[in-house]
Amino acid sequence: MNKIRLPKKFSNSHITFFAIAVVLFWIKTYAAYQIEFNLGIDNSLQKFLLLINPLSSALFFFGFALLFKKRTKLVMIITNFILSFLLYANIAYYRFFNDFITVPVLMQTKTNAGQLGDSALSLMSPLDIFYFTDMFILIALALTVFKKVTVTNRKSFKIVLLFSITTFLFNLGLAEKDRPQLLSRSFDRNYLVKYLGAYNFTIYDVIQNIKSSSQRALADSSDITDVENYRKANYAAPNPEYFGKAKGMNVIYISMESFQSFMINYKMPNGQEVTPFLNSLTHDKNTFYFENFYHQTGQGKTSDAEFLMENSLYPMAQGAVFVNKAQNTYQATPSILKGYGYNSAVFHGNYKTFWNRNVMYKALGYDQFFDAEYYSMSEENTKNYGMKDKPFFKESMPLLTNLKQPFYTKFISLSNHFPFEMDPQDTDFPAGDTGDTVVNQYFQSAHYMDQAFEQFFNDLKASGLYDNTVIVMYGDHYGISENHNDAMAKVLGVDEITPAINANLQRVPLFIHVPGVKGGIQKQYGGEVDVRPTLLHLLGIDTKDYMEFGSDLLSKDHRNWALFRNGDFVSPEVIQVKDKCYSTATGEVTDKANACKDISDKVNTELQMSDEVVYKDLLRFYKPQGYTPINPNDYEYLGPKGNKGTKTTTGNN
Ligand code: GP9
Ligand code: MN
Repeated sequence: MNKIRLPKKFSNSHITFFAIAVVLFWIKTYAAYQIEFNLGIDNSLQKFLLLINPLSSALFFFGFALLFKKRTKLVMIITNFILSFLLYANIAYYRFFNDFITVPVLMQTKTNAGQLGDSALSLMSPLDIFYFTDMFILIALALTVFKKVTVTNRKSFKIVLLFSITTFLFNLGLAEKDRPQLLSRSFDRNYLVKYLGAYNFTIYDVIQNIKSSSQRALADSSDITDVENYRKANYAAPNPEYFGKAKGMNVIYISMESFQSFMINYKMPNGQEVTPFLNSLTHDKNTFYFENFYHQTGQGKTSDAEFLMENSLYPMAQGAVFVNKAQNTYQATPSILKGYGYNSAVFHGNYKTFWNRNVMYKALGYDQFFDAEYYSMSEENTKNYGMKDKPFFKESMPLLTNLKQPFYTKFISLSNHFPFEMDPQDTDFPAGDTGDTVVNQYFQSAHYMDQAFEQFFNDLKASGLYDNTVIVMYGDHYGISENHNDAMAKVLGVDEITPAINANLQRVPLFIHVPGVKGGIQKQYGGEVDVRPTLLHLLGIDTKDYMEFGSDLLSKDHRNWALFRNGDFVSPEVIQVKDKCYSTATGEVTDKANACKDISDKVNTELQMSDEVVYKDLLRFYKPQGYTPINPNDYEYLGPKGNKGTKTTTGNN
């Protein structure tokens, strides 16, 4: 390094050091955009914006270092480290979640700390050091060629700052031209990063979060009126054929980890079915199988699915509602059923703090929470986040049969979780042959999960519970992200995964087993938000007074579409992805833009209404008829040694 010599007039200036820092950082960030993120660039303006957006950030942040008279180079290196770290954190996060880090996500990381284990490591590679090379180059230059440089010039700072602000405004102006209301209508983080860059996105996100906490403080009881009117206008009345058909029965929910519908009836090249048990349920006489059912989760993944299913509200656009809004008032299914004499419990082979569950379940009104502490978490029984599904369901049986009936329970499975790796002794099922390890392993872990469900069903039958229990099984969210599209094209036997195919890959299975009721394959479109009214109506509880956004899947008035948290949607006729309208039948862009516009308006209003409720905590101002509010402080989950369940009884029989 000592051998590098710059002509004196260059090396003698902080501006040269600054310019090197900016250029290296610009190149690196642009390379990261190209290599790591799939931002959906579809015109040359967007290409241009992607190219210039790291520049405005680099000028701005490094420009601040010029304010420092003495340790200018050091400040620039520290700035580089902070920004590089932010970029790399986003890269690792994106590899798994296909999304960017937000402030609430950082708060989740604190909640979930130490438990990310295998998943986090599998997202990193030694080559990632590339994302810090500019910092090392700057350190080397600072210690050699620029060692003696001490002069700084305040004037240069002002010019640079002015230049960076101009670049940013130019950037924003062009972005707004291509995408009006970019900052106000930000359902999709990809858009913000694509137009304004990863660093500006973070600043935007911080401001958004400050805004969100003040929203609650500023809301008052009059804010609920609009939502109430919207809700009344969109209520789908129960179908008399099914209303109350499961009255008084027990309820078991099963969250099927990362399980997507394309696996149903899928056969390996040797003819073996991946999920023979679930396949058999699709034509079980007492089971409804919804084949056009979609997940609607955001960054909160499993916990978002839980939130949707039990509150019939949408999760947050950013972050997990379980983590960020656990202090809100809710009127969730366990608390409603308490008024009908039900006892409620969750079973999950992971520790209770994950996704802030131990706090949120109190707000939902769960009497008991059987978490990892109740299971034998031996080396042999656990993988990745916790209990493997087979020992999990086995060990849950005595806990379940001991519950007072009628019960309302939820089982959250875990084995079929990214990166879908199995211990060799747990599988003899063939891996896929797609050239993509994650996708290949998905078949094996899904097969294992299917066997675990069969074992659980057999145990339920043997215990006598099966004939008096409604069983709702749902895939919580996708397991295979868009990063694996090449392999998925092979799995589905198509040339490429088009936007319409990708939207349909968000299908997750929904099964509802109702003893004594004739089921069958259901074609209507719906999503996780629709399950609560469907279930409550089966139990004979009319939902018209509840502030919820779902529509009973079995109602004759059921609306026939499902929205995604980013504002896209699917319906039998049209699919909308990123403002483009596709025909559901052909998957091609369609000229039926009016059909899209019609549903799109409804989708936007619905998300906006639900966000009002969640962000402003509006349920604190609303009491459904006949509902007795619960107090989260009445609940405590003390673990197997001290758990007495609910501290006091708040039921209203
Ligand atoms: C962890 C489990 C998995 O307890 O719910 O979480 P996910 O990563 O799928 O949200
Ligand atoms: Mn999950």
